Amino acid sequence: MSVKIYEGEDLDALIERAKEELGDVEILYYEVEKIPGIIPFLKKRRYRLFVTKKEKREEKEREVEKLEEELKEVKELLLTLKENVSKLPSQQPVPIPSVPEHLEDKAPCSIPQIDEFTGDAVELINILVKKGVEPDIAVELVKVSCGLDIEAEKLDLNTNTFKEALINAFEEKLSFTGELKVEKGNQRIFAFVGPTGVGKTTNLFKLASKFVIEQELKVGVISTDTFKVGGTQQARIYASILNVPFYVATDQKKLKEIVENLKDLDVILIDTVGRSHYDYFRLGEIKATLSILGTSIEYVLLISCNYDTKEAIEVVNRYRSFFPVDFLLFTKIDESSKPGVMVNVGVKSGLPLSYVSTGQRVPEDIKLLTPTVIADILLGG
Ligand SMILES: Nc1nc2c(ncn2[C@@H]2O[C@H](COP(=O)(O)OP(=O)(O)O)[C@@H](O)[C@H]2O)c(=O)[nH]1
Ligand SMILES: [Mg+2]
Repeated sequence: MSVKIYEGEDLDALIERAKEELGDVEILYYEVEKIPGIIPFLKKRRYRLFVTKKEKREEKEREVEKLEEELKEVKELLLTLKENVSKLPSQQPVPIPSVPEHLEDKAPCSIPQIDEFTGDAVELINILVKKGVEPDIAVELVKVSCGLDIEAEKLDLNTNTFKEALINAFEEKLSFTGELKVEKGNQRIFAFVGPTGVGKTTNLFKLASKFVIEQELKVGVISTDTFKVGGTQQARIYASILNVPFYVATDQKKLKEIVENLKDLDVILIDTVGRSHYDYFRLGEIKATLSILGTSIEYVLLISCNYDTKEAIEVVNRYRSFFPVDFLLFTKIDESSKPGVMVNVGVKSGLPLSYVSTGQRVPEDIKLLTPTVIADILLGG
């Protein structure tokens, strides 16, 4: 089941919007928050509506039939391809892909160090810069896969494709956690930290679902609602939908107690709750609560791809001054035209990259970050 959340001040309008976007929907739950206005007794209401798309049986059957037909076509195509490939002479050169039309830019390049490059290397640097990679980082990345073009006496790519060049560069310049693996009986505890609204709660449950489904692990979720603002409702509903045990810790003592009682679980995911601008002031409070668990916690810092690099680095530095951050998880790549921020932050912070969240749907909108995935994101439309 996939859950989508709508937020706004008019509940009926939210329901209408959900119906328009998803068709027949089932309302799972909604929560109301009263926002104080200028006139004290005239509080505004803000709603958060949780819906899921109702899938009809016939629709599902039609989908299965369509998929079967497509599968048949693909199989036939593969057979023909196999036959054709066997007829080809060996050692066919791999063509260099042309740059997508909309990325072609004849404007002179304003990157200072670019004079030492020629041909495809220049082209690739331009693509990276357009996708938000900082110019000096783009130059360093492209250099990884360059050799000297004797005629031009400049550096050019020595790979067949842009993608290959980027994969080499990311393997050398970035570090990755890979799929988070947990051995049964060897408990790991992850705490999700980051600014309000970045996607901590939703992405925590995406990972919870991955642990349960892909690794068949016993997972529990704890929310540290130290501000007692009732911010745990959303987490509670996800936990019940995904059938994961859920606990709320309001202070250090309670947190320790809960964790001790959960020794049998393979994974504990800790969600931290905050409220807008108070976040930074209250980070110390979250730190104090989590510190009771000592070094057994791994800290995941969430960064939105909507941030520009300067903002993102500020967030990383701020959070690192409170928590020993172990790795990064990026969110909202679907809302960003500058995915290069992931590369900039990865290179500048030296922190390993884990996953990227690709949309609002829980649990499916999450992707493991690898050199190939980042190369695809940067080279894609
Ligand atoms: N478009 C988009 N929305 C996201 C993504 N990740 C989370 N969100 C939405 O961002 C909002 C805040 O997410 P939430 O998990 O509550 O953030 P938290 O305050 O950090 O816990 C919710 O409406 C989520 O559905 C993403 O990758 N893309
Ligand atoms: Mg939250």
